[in-house]
Amino acid sequence: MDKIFNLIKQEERYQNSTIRLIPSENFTSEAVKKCLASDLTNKYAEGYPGKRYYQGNKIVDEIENLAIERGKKIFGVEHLNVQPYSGSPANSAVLMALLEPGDKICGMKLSAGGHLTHGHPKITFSGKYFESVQYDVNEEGRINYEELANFVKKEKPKLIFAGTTAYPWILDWKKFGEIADSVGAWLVADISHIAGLIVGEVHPSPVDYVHIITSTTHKSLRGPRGAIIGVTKKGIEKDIDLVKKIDRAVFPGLQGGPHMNNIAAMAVAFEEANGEEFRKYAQQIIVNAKALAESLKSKGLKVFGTENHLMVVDCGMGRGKEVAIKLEENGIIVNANTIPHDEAGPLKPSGIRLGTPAMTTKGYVERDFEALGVKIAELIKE
Ligand code: DSN
Repeated sequence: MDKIFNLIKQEERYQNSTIRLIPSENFTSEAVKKCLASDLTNKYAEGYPGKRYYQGNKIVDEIENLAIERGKKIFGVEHLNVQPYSGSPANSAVLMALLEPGDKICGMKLSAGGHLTHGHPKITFSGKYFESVQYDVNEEGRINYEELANFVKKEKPKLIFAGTTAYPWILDWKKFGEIADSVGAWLVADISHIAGLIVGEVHPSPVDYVHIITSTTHKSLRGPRGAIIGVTKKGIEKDIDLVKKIDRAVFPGLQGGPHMNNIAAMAVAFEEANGEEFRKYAQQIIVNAKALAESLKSKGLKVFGTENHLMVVDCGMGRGKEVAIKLEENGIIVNANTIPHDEAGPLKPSGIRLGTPAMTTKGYVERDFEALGVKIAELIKE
């Protein structure tokens, strides 16, 4: 047997015998994995259902239509594109659809908990081909919406990203909406981290306040790697051609053939996320995150958060990576992360980022996270 299968077995055992606290990771269902490893990976289907550039797509069309229908229902959007290969291509497609190179965009700084594709300067597509202005968080790690409103009025960006990767607080979509509307900017909610929380009704939905939603489908939503772009009613009211612009930017603008095995897996994950069982899962993610944060705080650690699935823990100046390695040696998998206003800088961050979606899937409850907090605190202090 190819050596690769042995390595996959090893990785499976490793994932299942360690404590996984990276907030963007999760464990998908067997049904999702079955789709990913199916013959759908053999098929080319450039185009959209009913308008393909290759023959033989009758069944594939049904699959994509089902994914769209189910996704529209759980996200509450008017239109859904399920073809983006992942979150970064989804955000790139939105920029391509709505802006010209050099236009001004606004997003949260990476060091504050934003994402590379939200205008991180110089080295990224979004920061290199667009003029990027970025907002920070306060000492507590929260967005100051009043300051953001003034910043946006001064800078007048054409597009604003409201989305995060290491932000432990609830996002105020209404305020974001008012801020974007004050300058007529496009507002894109990148809900990649919190999609499962929104669908599970433990975080407010942005759907009434933004023009576009982008999201990965793994993370808290627990589906396959992949992404969606949703267009809201407000988006269509702003531009009647928005749907066409988004779809064209994804294909043929940025991508070729969609990965139909992923799209089928998304359809399955959307159905799994639609209902009481998933709502209970989302509620448990939040309860568990609070239990972990309180446990760490009770041991004297400074914790940023939490109102959602994640938190950032201050490990002391520049100690994030060293602590992440020590935790890995003890079977706890996390990632080093900057803390708000990290004086040590992004290459030697002072914190670690912890999240509860994956271990909640594995059945962990509050007492497990309380005990885990005690263990992590001991390892941080050693
Ligand atoms: N890499 C993801 C995360 O870990 O948050 C964001 O894309």
